[in-house]
Amino acid sequence: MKNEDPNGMERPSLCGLGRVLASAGAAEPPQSAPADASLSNVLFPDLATAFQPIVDVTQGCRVFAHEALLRTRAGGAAGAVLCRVPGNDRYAFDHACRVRAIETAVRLGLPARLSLNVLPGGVCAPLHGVHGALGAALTAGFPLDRIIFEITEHEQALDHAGLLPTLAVCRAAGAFVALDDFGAGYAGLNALVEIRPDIIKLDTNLIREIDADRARQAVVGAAVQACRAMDIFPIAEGIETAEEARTLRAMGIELMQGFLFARPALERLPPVRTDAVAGADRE
Ligand SMILES: [Ca+2]
Repeated sequence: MKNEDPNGMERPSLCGLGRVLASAGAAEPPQSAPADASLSNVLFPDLATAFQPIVDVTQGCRVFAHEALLRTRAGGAAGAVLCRVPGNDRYAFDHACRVRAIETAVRLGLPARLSLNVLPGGVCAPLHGVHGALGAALTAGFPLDRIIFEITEHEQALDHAGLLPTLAVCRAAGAFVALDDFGAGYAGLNALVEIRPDIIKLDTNLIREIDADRARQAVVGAAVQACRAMDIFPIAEGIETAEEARTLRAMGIELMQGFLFARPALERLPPVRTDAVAGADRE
């Protein structure tokens, strides 16, 4: 990606955050809710933060961002542990995971952006939503203009209009908004036009074997065109083969994520296979 700043937006400095929040109508600067001790003590011994790079194939697979992923200590999916979280604690737990990811990123000296997943219903939560994550980043000393929030709709119908003021504060603080799992289930065109994200992440199911699937090429091609028209940066995720990557590059996609480049690594930044896609620096 040639432009360091998705959307080319001017971002205020960190010291301007208080002013931004005040002008956006936020009464208090963002605060990070302390993670619920009992919750974290029970669950965190089983869980860890993994990081997976998102690379820019036009820049020799330079790391554009790392997505923070929740994993078990054994490296497996965290679903079995997550289902033990009581419903009332889901947003607090989700917040605690982001705080942990931010603190780990600072400890590791994460050099690029940090991409954080947010449960859709918790985006606007006063302490456990994105404001809380911005507060945690300020406390930890992680630059707000290197944070991306990945929001997906899942099965839940998002109140797009209700999200906008919160997302406006995020952007004014310098952070970026990504629409996650685009093209899967409910994460679709409505959210694209209402939320106007800085970034969309094209769902793995659209990417799988796209080199041999004209229907997937047609859908992804249309999404890329829409992104161009709206100054949105597309990221293709779930890339496993060089053929998939070359096809996506030929369609104009520069930012990619997947096992082809690097698998997620627990509590460390994995090396990137910079030779994964020969010739991918050209469209
Ligand atoms: Ca994600």
